[in-house]
Amino acid sequence: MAISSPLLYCFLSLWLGLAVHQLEASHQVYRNLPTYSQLTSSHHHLVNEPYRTGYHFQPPKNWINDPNGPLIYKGIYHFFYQYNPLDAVWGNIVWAHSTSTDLVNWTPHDAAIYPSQPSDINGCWSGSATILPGGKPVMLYTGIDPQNRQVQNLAYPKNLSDPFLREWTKIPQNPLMAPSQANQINASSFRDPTTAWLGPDKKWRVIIGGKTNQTGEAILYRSKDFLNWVKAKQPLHSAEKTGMWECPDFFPVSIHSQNGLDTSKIGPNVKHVFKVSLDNTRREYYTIGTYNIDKDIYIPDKGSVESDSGLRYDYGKFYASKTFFDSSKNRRILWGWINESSTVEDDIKKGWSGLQAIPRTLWLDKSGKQLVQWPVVEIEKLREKEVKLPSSVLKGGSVHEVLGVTAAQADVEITFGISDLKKAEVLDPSWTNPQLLCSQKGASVKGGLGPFGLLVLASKGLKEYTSVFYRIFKDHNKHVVLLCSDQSRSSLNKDNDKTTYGAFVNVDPLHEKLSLRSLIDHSIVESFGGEGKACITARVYPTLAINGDAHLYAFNYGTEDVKITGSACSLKTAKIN
Ligand code: DQQ
Repeated sequence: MAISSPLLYCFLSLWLGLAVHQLEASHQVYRNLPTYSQLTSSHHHLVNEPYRTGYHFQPPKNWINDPNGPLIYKGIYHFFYQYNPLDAVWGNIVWAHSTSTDLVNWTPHDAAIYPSQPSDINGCWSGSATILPGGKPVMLYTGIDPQNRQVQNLAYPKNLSDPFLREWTKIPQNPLMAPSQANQINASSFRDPTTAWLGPDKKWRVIIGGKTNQTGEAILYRSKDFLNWVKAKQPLHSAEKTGMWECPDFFPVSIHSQNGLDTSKIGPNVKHVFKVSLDNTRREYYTIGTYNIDKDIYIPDKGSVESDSGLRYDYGKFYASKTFFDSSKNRRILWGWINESSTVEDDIKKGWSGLQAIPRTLWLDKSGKQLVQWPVVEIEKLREKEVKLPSSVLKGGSVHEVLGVTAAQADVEITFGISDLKKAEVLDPSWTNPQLLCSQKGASVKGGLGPFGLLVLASKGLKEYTSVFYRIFKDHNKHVVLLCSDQSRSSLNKDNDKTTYGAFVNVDPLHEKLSLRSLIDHSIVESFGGEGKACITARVYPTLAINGDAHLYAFNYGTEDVKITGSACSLKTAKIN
């Protein structure tokens, strides 16, 4: 609802201002939690807010970070997230809550979990949902206790007949897991419980992120009743020199099908995925491997790289991600937090910070060596005004405008056909870091095969644009495909972080089609290369290419011609809280 009464706005900002003072005086402890509607009713969509999104999840204002406890219950999707009800910077963290029937349109509810017990009085940090037998959801989450120790708590829905699960109750036994001298857990490195899974011995297992010195650890606990948890002697997994493991995720994937699996599924047709978010670098990585249930350890496949130079869900901005099993459609869905690339000062000025990526379905690639991700199919409901790009040749050195779509809010998919791969540049053996390679060979650096791709959020005359493009290299008998997202020209504002991102995409351009899909939404560009084999998300803040002044182009700055076909759709605005 858009309220435009300046008086009401003044009143609420005054009231919030006062609350901030009280808060500082009380050591960031947040009491007397106002309702969500009280907190957000002062919002009115200003014309002068070019960076707010049309279909990416965000609350009307303030700071958001990690996705928490996603689940489906009685046909309704629940999404919780780390939220600061008072400010556009991190702090006073509660679990905000929204629900949806389609993962696209969202209705806000009051905060679900907020400081109210000693075991979480200094903050309610990240956690996950587990669906207990009989379909009952419970949350395990990290609380910050009066000594600022990180402990694990349990909350459950007060009323299971409410499909919106609006009220959550904390059990008096909290915390269920806490650091101590005996268990040698570091009280400031013990957080973010995963969804629990049930072993064949009828015991529940959960992992919690931790570290010992610079060794990242997935601390394992077991329980018969979900209340009494016993720490296992060894972690489920650990890796040296990776630092603190935040938001671990551990789940099975099917070897033969794209269907998702319940988190407790084990068996011969199943591999496991292990993901962590590295506090040291603010990047994530995952490996694919085997869960040895007898030893209760996870073993990454041979050749796995245990650092953020290994496999990543997303090679741009994407952090603290979490999956859940959608039992209604048999798929596993990934949520991820997309931070800003603007300065804190700008975030405070605009009054908000942080987005969620469009939820992605994910599955194991046919090769068994990586995951594939694709935006949930429901997002296609927002498509309107599809513009077909008839098969045409994009000559070397040319730019072609895609007309007829709202370029600031669009879904574009283009396939590139290369008839002659002979002109591919030879890959230097030292070019092993795709991000570095993309920043050295940005969109304006001519090559043989490439750069070709899209110029998105581009101003007329190309003073501003974000380029998402491919380059193809020759490496002995094979070809290497590089996908880049180059933000260096994305905004005339010099203060933004404009890091160039890059990823190698495991496709063979000789035998497979080479496609690129980008979801463009005012200040975010999510790109999917190789039909979801490599994803790159960027945040950009154009000053000219905003709303109706944004344009979309296909380009080819290589010497060789490239055939293109595809389509672009305007996307309608979703109901985002
Ligand atoms: N964010 C939460 C922590 C988590 C971190 C606090 C990751 O639980 O480790 O807001 O972004």
